Formats: sequence, C-alpha cells, structure tokens
Amino acid sequence: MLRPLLIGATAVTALFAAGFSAAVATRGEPSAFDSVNRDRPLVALGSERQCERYAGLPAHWRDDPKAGMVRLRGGEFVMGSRSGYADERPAGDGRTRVGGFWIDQTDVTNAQFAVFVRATGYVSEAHRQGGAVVFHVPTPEEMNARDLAWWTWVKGASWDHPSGPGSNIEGRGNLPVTMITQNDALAYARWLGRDLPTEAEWEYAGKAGHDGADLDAAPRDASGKPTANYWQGAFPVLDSHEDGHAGLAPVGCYAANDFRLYDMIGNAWEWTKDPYTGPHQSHSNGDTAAVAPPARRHDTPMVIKGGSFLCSRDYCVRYRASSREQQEADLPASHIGFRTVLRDGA
Ligand SMILES: [Ca+2]
Repeated sequence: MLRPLLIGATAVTALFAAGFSAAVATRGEPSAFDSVNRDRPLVALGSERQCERYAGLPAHWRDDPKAGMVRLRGGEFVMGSRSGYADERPAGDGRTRVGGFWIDQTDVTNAQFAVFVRATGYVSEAHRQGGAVVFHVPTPEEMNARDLAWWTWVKGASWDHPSGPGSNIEGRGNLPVTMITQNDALAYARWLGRDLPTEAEWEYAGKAGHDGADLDAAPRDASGKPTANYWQGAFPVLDSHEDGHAGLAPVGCYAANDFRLYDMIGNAWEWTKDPYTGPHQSHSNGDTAAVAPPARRHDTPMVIKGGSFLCSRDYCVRYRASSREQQEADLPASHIGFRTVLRDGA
C-alpha cells in the first residue's frame, strides 16, 4: 500500500524537475492537482538542505495573495480508513465530495505568524492564558512520579517563547508555528482572507489521490528511510531521531505528497475547523488537557490531523492522512500547528 504511493511521489518530483506539470491519474480520474499550478512559483522544498535554508516566507508572500499555495480541483474521495484505528473508519461508504480550494504547501511558519502579529498587534491565547502545554523527554523519576510526564503546562510558554519566558524563536522562522489555539489559527487565516480546512478538505489534500496507508505502515521509503518527522525509538524516553529530527523540524524537510504538500504527515498536528463529533468516530484522549491548570474551562474538542513528531509505533500510531485526534479548541500545545485554505468563490 505504501510503496506505490512513494513511487508516485518520486515520479512527480522528477516531472517537476524536468519542467512538466504533475498529472497523476488515479483509477482513470484526472488528478485534483490543478494545471494552473504549473505556472505558479511553487515552494521548492523537500530535502534537509532545502528546509534548513528556507527563511519561512514563500516567494512573493503578501504580494501574491496565493503565494505558497496550490490549487486542488474539487472531487469525490473515500474519507476515513478501514485499516487504521476504529475512530477513523468511514461513515457509511465514506464517499465524500469537496469543492475546489487552494491550500498552503507547508504549515504556517513562525516567520509568517510573526508578520501577522507585527501587522495586527494580535495577542495569542497562550499569552492571554499565561502558558501552554509543552512536551519534553521525561526522566525515569518523572515517569514514576506522574502520568503523562512528558506533558507540562509551562508558564510563559507561547508561539514566540516555545520553552517559556527565557526562550525565543530566533533562527526558528522556518519551523511550524505551534502553541496556537484554533482561534489564533483562524485569526491568522482571516487576516489573509482565508479559512481553516474542514476535516474532509484536509484529508482529501493529505491522501493526494491515494487510499492512504495502513495502520502498521510507518512513513518510510522503499529503502526504509523515514519520509516524515515522527518518533523512532521507545516513546517517550528515547527518540533515536533516525528521521534526522528530535522534536519539531523546519517545514519541508521531507518529500512533498503528490499534491506538492509538505509535512501533511508528522511534524506538527494541524487544526481543522471541525468539531470532533458525529458518527465518524468515538474516542477520547485528552492528554494535553490533563496537565492544563485545573481551573481551566474545557472547551469544545476539535479535529486535528496528520500526526506529529511524537507519533510512534508504540504509542500514537497516527502518521496517516485518515488518522485524527481531538484537541480542545482553546488549548495551545507544542505539537500542534496549522495551514490555511482559500475556497473557490470565497
Ligand atoms: Ca523525529
């Protein structure tokens, strides 16, 4: 299941390198990757060398209202998976139609969010709440002392102070912005006249014309090399960073999917605009909410997609386009970011 997908991604990269457009057809259907993209200055990432050099702002950003985005034609796909967790099983036959839309090629970066904050004076919810939930590799003593020892509510942590007041994002402009609530993400999106993807739009983009991977298929290429930033080793105490990164990676260190979208799997979870309700699933996790201040109101859980640098074979096997997790809308955490969409006719 995984191997044909990866061969497809390699083929598309080769086509782009040769100056052709991507025209991947699945089951005789034209690709949703619109031919309009061939004339656009797409973000060219996909390797360690390229992501490390990236400043975090796509070319023509703020001059071109669609800079750093690709357009996907609308279409029908099967949402969910029968080869993942129970919570991602399709509702009914799963056939789901989405309209055409533009979507960011990468997660929104610290550099992009910083421009938004400078332009608008926006104060993030983590700043207003006085902290955020931050991951760290726990010691054995911490593991013995409490559940979920890898999560801590860190006072003063925020998107621009990722480890608390003494830290900053200098030299981290190319990382996904994190410790962002759903409202923060929506505020950024609306500043650009955009929106957050629905879960269906996100998954349509994430599957990129394929069925999606099985539960036991980690994101690796034909030679076994990791193709996304996730967790190799024993979670949460040993991150072997076989994929080259412990913790968050810059955006675009790994090959794009067949729609030229980077990091749809792994690195940071991504907000959608959809509440985590309905027949598609029923499960609760609430890991990060467990360490938030007890007086805190518990807000509506929303769907997040794509998995993060913390997804591992032995803990949270959610490095698939169909996988999903819930997160309280107003809880900022260090493993969640977002990307934006612009719908046709919006
Ligand atoms: Ca990793």
